[in-house]
Amino acid sequence: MMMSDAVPVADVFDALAAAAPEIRAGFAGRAGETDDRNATGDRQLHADIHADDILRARLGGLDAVGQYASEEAEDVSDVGSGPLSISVDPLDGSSNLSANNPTGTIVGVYDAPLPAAGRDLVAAAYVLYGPLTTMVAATDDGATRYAITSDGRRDDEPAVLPDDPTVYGFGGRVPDWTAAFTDYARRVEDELKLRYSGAMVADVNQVLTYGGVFAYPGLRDRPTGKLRTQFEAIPMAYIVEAAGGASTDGTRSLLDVEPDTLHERTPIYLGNDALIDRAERIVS
Ligand code: AHM
Ligand code: MG
Repeated sequence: MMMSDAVPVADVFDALAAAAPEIRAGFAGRAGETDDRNATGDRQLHADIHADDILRARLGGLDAVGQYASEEAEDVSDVGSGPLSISVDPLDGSSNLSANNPTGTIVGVYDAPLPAAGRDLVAAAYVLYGPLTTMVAATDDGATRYAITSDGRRDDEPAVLPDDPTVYGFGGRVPDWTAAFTDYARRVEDELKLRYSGAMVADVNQVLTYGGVFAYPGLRDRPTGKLRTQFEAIPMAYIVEAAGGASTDGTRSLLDVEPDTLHERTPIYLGNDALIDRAERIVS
């Protein structure tokens, strides 16, 4: 039996799909900052807290879940005695709300205590709050895209990375990039079309739709880059690999990275095999 059949990950996907319209309905009036900062020092928005509260209640409350960890909280919470651990970036790219640009939610489901490696994942999913609310959910059996309607109905289709890449999106400021990454970027720019939203979920969703590569590289003064290993890199790598793509931190699949701490960061590259191979050759 596959791992995804042995553990009740469908309950997690159902709870996330139920949470999504509620999170989205809470955006209005919550784009402003609170007085608080999260564990990695980002100023928290009211919308970050609202999304975390909803997800903590809905996902942390499932019988199958024993641990819940959020990008918005310092420590792992023990929430029950179930076998699954959940990592959540409640509102990825939440600063986009001020400009009415997309944001997302990222969820990892592990059969091991947190912090946990990508190889401990049994499922992962993201929700994209764009013009439509969509969810891409992955298990070891593959990835599925769902359109989530306000009445909770879900239409599904397989999520498969197209063979021919079309788009790219790279984070950070060009002067902060390393010489090696700049070399990689120049080659990719010659071949593909720039699409960058400032929300990784939206940018990776475009890569899954059109083919291509998303990267947030290590920077000159911050070699691990910006994005968080547990909450962002590992779950998104699992989804892209389940959809037929590849991932790397520059030298190895992000699924082989074993975080020592909950809030550490990593360079991240996600997309078509050939573009990830090229990144490993040029930036490692
Ligand atoms: P957040 O989870 O704190 O909102 O930050 C993560 C976001 C990613 O969604 C996105 O890829 C990145 O930050 C954008 O950063 P930058 O503005 O430096 O390109
Ligand atoms: Mg994020």
